[in-house]
Amino acid sequence: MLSREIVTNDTYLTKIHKISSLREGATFDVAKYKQTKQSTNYDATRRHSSNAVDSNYEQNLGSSWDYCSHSNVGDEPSWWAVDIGAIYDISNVVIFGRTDCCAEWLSNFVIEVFRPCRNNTSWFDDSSVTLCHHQKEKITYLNATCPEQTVGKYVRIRLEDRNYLALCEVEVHGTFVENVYSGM
Ligand SMILES: [Ca+2]
Repeated sequence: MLSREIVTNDTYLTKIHKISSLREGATFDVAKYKQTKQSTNYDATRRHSSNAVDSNYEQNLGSSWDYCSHSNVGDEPSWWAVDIGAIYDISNVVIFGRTDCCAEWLSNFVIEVFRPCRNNTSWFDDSSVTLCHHQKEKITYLNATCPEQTVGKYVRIRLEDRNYLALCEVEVHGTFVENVYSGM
């Protein structure tokens, strides 16, 4: 009886240790429901940039539902971006693209992280930029690991070719660093 209790307690302690270890190194998706933008809107009433952080992971953009962002082909290469609300040290960015067609559109793109130099109103000007990842091959799912010290407030996914950009869900994983400078 005694030995059984000891085994049970050891197992319990092992579980606690594992949970603590996970928490120490854990990062969280800090993009969910945050403010987003995209270079152009494909549709005036649907497929807005916010669909890529709406917590719905449906990747069939051709369905009757409205769970993916979709840009048009503009004068500049298409991009999508999220303001994660504070300065975070970003570990990885996870992208779920559309699976019903057109995977070739989601290729040759960069994931960039912008850290504002001051309390700017523009997301990308007056910011230092760090390249998290360059993706050459087409993907429908990507978990991109950023280099160490990828720190910032805005995360942008930008095609290098002029094409449509459709994103069904984007996660940005990171740990909080600081709030943005709010002085004049
Ligand atoms: Ca979505």
